Amino acid sequence: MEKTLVLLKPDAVQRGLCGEIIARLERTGLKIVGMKLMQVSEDLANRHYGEHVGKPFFGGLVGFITSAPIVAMAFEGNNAVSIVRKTMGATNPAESPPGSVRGDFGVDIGRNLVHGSDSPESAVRELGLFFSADELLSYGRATDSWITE
Ligand code: IDP
Ligand code: MG
Repeated sequence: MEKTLVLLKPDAVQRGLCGEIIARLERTGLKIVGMKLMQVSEDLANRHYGEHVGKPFFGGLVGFITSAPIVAMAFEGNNAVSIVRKTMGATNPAESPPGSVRGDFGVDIGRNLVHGSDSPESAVRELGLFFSADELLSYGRATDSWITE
């Protein structure tokens, strides 16, 4: 079953929007299989955002993600990566539709509240950075057969 990494970035924690964002992700039917409040180190930030090294916003991005606690989450389900990305909206909140997390709660590309892996391959890599194997749980829900055929 596909898994994906979600980060509720420091702005989501500081603004008290974690519950709202988690509720939106949860009600898609995706299953929470990992979750923790944590402070991201510089080393972890550099590795997580490695694809953006050298871009003009890289320093600000690493400074921001390490500035205050985040919530790291793992969601599981069919098409988990694309379902989360759709729920998040576009990278720039100004281009995110109403109904998306970034569209409803953001105004600035550098404060867009949430991270979601952009492919199943990225998800495997990123989940390995944020979670150990024993922190990702496997469990059934009574509703599973009402969510997935
Ligand atoms: P994504 O988060 O939608 O996958 P990416 O292109 O992977 O977007 O960029 C990672 C993060 O870097 C974005 O979520 C955003 O916070 C930040 N970012 C991307 N492009 C810019 C930019 O042009 N200016 C400032 N920050 C940016
Ligand atoms: Mg990305």
